[in-house]
Amino acid sequence: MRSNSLENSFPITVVEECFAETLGFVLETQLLDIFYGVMMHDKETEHHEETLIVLQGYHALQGHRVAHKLWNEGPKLLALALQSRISEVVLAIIHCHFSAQCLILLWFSSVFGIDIYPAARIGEGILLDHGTGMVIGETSVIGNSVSILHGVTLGGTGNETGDRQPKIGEGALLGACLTILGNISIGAHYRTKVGYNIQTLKRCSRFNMELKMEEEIILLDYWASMYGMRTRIALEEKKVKYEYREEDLSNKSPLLLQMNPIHKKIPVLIHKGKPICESIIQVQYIDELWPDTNPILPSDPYQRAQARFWADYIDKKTYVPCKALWSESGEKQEAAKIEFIEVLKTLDSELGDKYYFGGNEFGLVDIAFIGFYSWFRTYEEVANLSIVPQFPKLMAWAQRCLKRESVAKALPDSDKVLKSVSDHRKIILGID
Ligand SMILES: N[C@@H](CCC(=O)N[C@@H](CS)C(=O)NCC(=O)O)C(=O)O
Repeated sequence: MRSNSLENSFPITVVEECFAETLGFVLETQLLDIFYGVMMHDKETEHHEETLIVLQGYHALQGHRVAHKLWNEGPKLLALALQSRISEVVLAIIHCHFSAQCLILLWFSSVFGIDIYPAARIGEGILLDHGTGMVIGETSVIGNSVSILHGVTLGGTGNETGDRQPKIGEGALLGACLTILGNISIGAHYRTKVGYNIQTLKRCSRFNMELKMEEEIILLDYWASMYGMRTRIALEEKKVKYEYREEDLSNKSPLLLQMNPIHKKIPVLIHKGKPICESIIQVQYIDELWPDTNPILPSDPYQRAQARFWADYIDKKTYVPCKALWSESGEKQEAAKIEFIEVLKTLDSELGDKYYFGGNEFGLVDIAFIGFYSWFRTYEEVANLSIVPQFPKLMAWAQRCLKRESVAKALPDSDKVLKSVSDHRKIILGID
């Protein structure tokens, strides 16, 4: 501990010997980042080597790194056991190397409650300041460089299943005793030092999150429209109440024709009597009106431009082949199959191993494309096109999206789409 360099002051090789591969990996890949995070965030810590010994939040985080790796690659039961006694495990690690005085300090740290579920995904450079009384639930995601004070809870409302817990954007500061419940995102660099509750059920007006009945929002839509689904998802993400009006596309309402005289298409979002046309523009408009709840566009300008690029790609490349897949037959349908598979290949490669298209956060590109998933079964049946086995990553992504309440509510049943399209082909288009 008297060494001038951090690397030399931490006996990494001895610890590796003691705790074999898992711990060795975690220490090598994460420890310096975490330590850097503590130094950068916690300006009051003058002697940084003390951080290693006395900050219980730091200890708990290290324990979580090990538990998370075990959860993903090793025995899950051991990961859960580590979760329950996280401080004592770190105590054991440090026990091998430090003096009796340090051990006493660590013993005290072991009595504070920090419950981080091993599956929770936590970025680098995190500070759990005064780490005590924290709960971080299973599906929580915490971006890089986040600071969390004592008493913070990231949990579920109890009414949702699957992906049900908060997502914290990069660089955010979560104040003491803050409770965030439900699958809602806190924007990057959001800062508050005051504790309050953010819930998906009871919303806090200071966050501009209360249900917005007074906003007079009407959505002209058609249930099977993948474009309408985008706007429905965005409104649901923001927890905005609106009036849904189903359109008969073979007999469009005067309101639709008046509100979208250029394209005469759904969806049309009507806000305080004024129309917003084109689904991707609607999604961005909704995000701008309620930026604090589940941000849809990234805060970084470059990332935002990228998201817009891919949403635009989806719009430009899918419309023609997707329509031809269900409304044509013969050569035109065959050409559409080739074109659409190329689009899927491109999107599959852009998604890669990311959780969502934009990384950890659900965003514009996910919203732009997920509605098409409810039509895959129709494309497969009607156009004899094989999609599901060819694109396992896209399928896994779709399942992740469907765990979100907003997506699950907006997407119709695939069989219902197939039945409706098959009937339309027979009755209206005269194709068997
Ligand atoms: N680019 C538009 C596409 C909207 C669109 O194609 N809507 C279709 C329903 S899925 C429609 O209204 N069709 C009626 C028509 O073409 O007459 C958007 O993203 O909003």
